[in-house]
Amino acid sequence: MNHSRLNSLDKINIKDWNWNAFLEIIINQFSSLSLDSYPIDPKFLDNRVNLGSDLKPLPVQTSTWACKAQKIRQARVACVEAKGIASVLNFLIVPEPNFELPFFGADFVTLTTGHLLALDLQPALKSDSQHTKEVWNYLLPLYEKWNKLLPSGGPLPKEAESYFSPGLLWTRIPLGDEGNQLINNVIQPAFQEYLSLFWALMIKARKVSKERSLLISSGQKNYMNYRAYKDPARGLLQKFYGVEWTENYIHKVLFNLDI
Ligand code: DBV
Repeated sequence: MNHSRLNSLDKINIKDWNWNAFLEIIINQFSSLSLDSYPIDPKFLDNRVNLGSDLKPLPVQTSTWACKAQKIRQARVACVEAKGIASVLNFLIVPEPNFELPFFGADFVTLTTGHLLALDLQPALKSDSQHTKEVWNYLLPLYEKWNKLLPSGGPLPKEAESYFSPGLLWTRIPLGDEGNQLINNVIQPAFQEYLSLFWALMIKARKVSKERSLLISSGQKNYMNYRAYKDPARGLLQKFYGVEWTENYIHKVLFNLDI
């Protein structure tokens, strides 16, 4: 196990990683803000192990980029690369709860069976139109534009539905050229447009009342608890790094609102 990065804003290097172009879009977007690093133990900033032998190495790397900013409680990107097994970019922006803002969530996963992609401005309070109406007015036209170009992702886990908006882009794409075309020509511009929409909403967001921010904060906690409890990557990460590291990574870094 060796650690190279000591600060959550340090550059991430993962050679030939599927999702490098998306990480670049994220870093570029955040470069417009004054960022603070996010306090993360170095063992979660970078974790590299070799699951193979010296003769037949199987390098596995997980790196975490994270920051906080004026209206952003936490933004973090989990980057996982295990050649021939899985390649993941899991990105989440958690706004400060004293602003009426959704989460920004992207889960881009390549497995041996294909690509699985979820992209959404996820509500902290799905059944509260004060929280959703304006966002969905802007989001649904983008959804209509891109969703028709993508194969369906199939049924979602029932209990996850309340954490997604009607603008969720959810797709399963085959490996190979056709799939790469869809990622480059549909997912990438859609990602940029969803992120730009989140940015525009964030820039114009005004502080809400204390009472309102308590409600939003409870919605955020509910979402983060669900994600930590039901993280679909748990099995994979435990295989790579063991139970203890994985549980700490999920509860103390990826889905942690206590800091
Ligand atoms: N998903 C994560 C984190 C990951 C990650 C932090 C670091 O939340 C990876 C890695 N997601 C990941 C992997 C798989 C999925 C699946 C490896 C494949 C698991 C497998 O098939 O072996 C969106 N991610 C999924 C699925 C969905 C999402 C719906 C498929 C269903 C599933 O396997 O559960 N984003 C994800 C999600 C929510 C969300 C479940 C819930 C609110 O916001």
